[in-house]
Amino acid sequence: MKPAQIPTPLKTKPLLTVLGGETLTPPPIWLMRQAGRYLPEYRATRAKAPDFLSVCFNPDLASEITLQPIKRFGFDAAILFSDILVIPHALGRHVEFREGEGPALAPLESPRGLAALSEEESMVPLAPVFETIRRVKAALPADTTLIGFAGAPWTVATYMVEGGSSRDFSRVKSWALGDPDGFQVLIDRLVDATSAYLIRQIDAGAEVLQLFDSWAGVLPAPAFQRWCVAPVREIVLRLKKLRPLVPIIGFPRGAGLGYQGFASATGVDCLGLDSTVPLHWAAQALQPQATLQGNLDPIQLLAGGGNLKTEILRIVGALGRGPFIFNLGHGILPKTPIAHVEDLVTTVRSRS
Ligand code: 1CP
Repeated sequence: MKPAQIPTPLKTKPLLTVLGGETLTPPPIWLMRQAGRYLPEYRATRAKAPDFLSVCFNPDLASEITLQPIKRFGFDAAILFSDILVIPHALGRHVEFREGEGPALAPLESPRGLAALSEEESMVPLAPVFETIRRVKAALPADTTLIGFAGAPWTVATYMVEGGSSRDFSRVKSWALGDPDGFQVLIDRLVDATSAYLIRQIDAGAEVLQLFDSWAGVLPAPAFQRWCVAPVREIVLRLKKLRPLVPIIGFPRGAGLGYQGFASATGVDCLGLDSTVPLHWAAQALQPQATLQGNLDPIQLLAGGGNLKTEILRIVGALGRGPFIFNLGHGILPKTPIAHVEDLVTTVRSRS
């Protein structure tokens, strides 16, 4: 755990330093989905609420959960505890999380299914999230950065149209590829709501934002440009115009060669790499344009063994000579042993 800190200027936060383009040895570290079911203290707090969305909208519980991995591991960043699906909820769609089954939404079939809500009206249900951010910000150690987030429009649309998780994305892809003008209405709505939501997260205290495009990898290249790159570019444009100093991390998971040019096309400051991205290519082709974040395979962290240390050192060796944030290539898995996370943090930090 980190020692208590005296307040320091913002620039001395390691995460903000590397997002500003500098190189740090050792690199800062945090993990996607770091607050969650692999932690016994999360399961205990989670049990105090009737369902998952009530946790997201309860600032007492959500701020406690956000801080849990910071207290246990001393990560360089806390990520707001919430979910990408609070946006469909705010837009008036039915969203629930069934125990052991994942999210269930009322499937959206056309833009006519979207309620006529003003921007202000759609932000009302999200007020508790902003309160969580204010509380976490006040409680964090001085060198720990607070990350806010949202789903990118394409990924949020997949859940809205499919009605939950999907195997083949056939409904949402049929809509996007078969009726692009109709689908654009949904994406534009998500761009508006997401931009408004993220501005409010910044004003409540979020210092960095991450846009999760978890299903960016299921589209043909031209559709990836239209439904992943263009909406993220529009959100980044709006945020940079209004709050230019807040760094943005893009995470177009599974984009493959689509990672090339993504930072310059969208304006994100940092690229979150999934675990399939080859490191030497990333160092040469991507790191000159953006800070990189990633990309240990979450199953390697779960599995542990001698290969865990080898893989950590391979990643730090390849990317640590430029601006870099150590992370996983996707969210931490619920069965991950806590000892493996402790070993990971020790290994990354002892390499200097
Ligand atoms: O009961 C429970 O505890 C539910 C499990 C859970 C948790 C802990 C869900 C349901 N969401 C979350 C929190 C969450 N989700 C965070 C919290 C902050 C942190 O990182 O610690 C974040 C950033 C998310 C983001 C999220 N939600 C994404 C993007 C990242 C990713 O993993 O790809 C996605 C796709 C979701 C949807 C979602 N919410 C929950 C589940 C189980 C899912 C995924 C369903 C699927 O696989 O399709």
